[in-house]
Amino acid sequence: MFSSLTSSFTTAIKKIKIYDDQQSLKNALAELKKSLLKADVHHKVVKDLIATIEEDMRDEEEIGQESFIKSIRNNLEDILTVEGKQGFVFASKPPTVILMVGLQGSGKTTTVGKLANYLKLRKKKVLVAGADLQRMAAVEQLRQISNQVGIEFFGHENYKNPVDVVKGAFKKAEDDLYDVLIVDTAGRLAIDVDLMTQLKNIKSAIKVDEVFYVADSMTGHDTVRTATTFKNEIGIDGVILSKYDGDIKGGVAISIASQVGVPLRFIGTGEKIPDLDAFLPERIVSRLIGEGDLESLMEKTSLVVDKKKATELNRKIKKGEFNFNDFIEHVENFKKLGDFKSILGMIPGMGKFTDQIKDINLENSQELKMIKALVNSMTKKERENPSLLNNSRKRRIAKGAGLNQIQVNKILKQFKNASLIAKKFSGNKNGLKDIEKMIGANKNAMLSNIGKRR
Ligand SMILES: Nc1nc2c(ncn2[C@@H]2O[C@H](COP(=O)(O)OP(=O)(O)OP(=O)(O)O)[C@@H](O)[C@H]2O)c(=O)[nH]1
Ligand SMILES: [Mg+2]
Repeated sequence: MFSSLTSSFTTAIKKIKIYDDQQSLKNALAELKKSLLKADVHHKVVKDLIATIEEDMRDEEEIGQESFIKSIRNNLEDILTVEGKQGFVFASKPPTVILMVGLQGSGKTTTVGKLANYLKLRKKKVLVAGADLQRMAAVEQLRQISNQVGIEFFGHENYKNPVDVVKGAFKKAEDDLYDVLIVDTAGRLAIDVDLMTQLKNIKSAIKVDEVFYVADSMTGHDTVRTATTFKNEIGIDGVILSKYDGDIKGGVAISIASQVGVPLRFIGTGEKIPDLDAFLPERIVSRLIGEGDLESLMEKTSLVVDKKKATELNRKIKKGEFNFNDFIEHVENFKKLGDFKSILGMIPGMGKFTDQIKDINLENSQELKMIKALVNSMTKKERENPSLLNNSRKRRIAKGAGLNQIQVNKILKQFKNASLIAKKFSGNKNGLKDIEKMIGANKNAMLSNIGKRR
């Protein structure tokens, strides 16, 4: 995710203290250059970025962290803000039609589902069309994804020509007043004439508002080349970077923005449907320089958490009354928010911890299953007030949940820690610093613990 880039910037920033001199600036820039190259940012982009920061700093009377951060922020924002649209933009006349294109396996079909879900959460009426007639199971794959998201699907295995599919889908979208139509198309192993012709035919058959090129982050700099070819051949309006959660260095996001000349619109941050984030340069820059992105987090949360419940939860957390019932409910909501690492990266100061957490899979987490079993064996009173749990109660609960005494004690301890963290988090301004310390201290006991299990 962004963690390697974030640590590139924050490490360089740390090298500059308030009354520092030219030497520390030099060190910081050298550090930044080295780590950006290591994070796979294109060398030309690195060279330009370092040169402009250096120039900015030359004009400063006093070199300090503040001016250094300001310069990084401005220059990064400049690089990432490519002329064009940001996030999702609706056409003036509905339906807004999106064509999803890209190479084989890049993540097109999954991204159609993710984008449909993103729009559904925002109360839009969405239709998706399966115009990939190349791969045998493609139509069925999209049908299933649509069912999972709970949106309408248009398509059938009997269609012979993708142009007929999109014409039919467009008519349905117009007739039934859909807000958005998203079209899934076929991929190819490499760019070939047939594919480009097919896409051009689809594009000219209906009114297409935007062509989104889905780029696989794992393919590194090749992605930049392929995206450029698609741009020249059929025209693309945005890039969606998929699989950004993979074991990648992250620099490809910066390279795409600066080298392809088409705005990065969304990033895929996991295999599941909610794992899609809008790419808004100003907010991404905040994350990159370690300041988090609470705005996006609040937005995400407000879409899946009932406002009244959120306020009540907040009150309980502040008073330290957060109990097991709340916990289970909160975890369910948490799952809807998407990838855990991505969420953590949005909390100020937490970006650097994302590397320490391996794959957290809330859905299949062994830990979570144990907690749920434990909660199911508790009485209503015990759930509301975990401090009631003496040894004999614990023995009873362990038996009911099929756990041993050690496991029960461990979970109860972790829960206590978690609610302490939550209480701190909601408290005073120093809350975040305290959490950092607590997480630092609890790192092995808590975070890696959740991460290792599935
Ligand atoms: N980890 C991760 N996996 C992803 C992401 N997006 C897609 N995938 C996975 O990538 C694989 C390919 O995804 P598809 O959506 O089928 O790709 P496609 O471009 O439609 O493939 P074709 O139809 O064969 O051209 C699937 O296993 C997806 O689960 C992502 O953001 N993160
Ligand atoms: Mg597909």
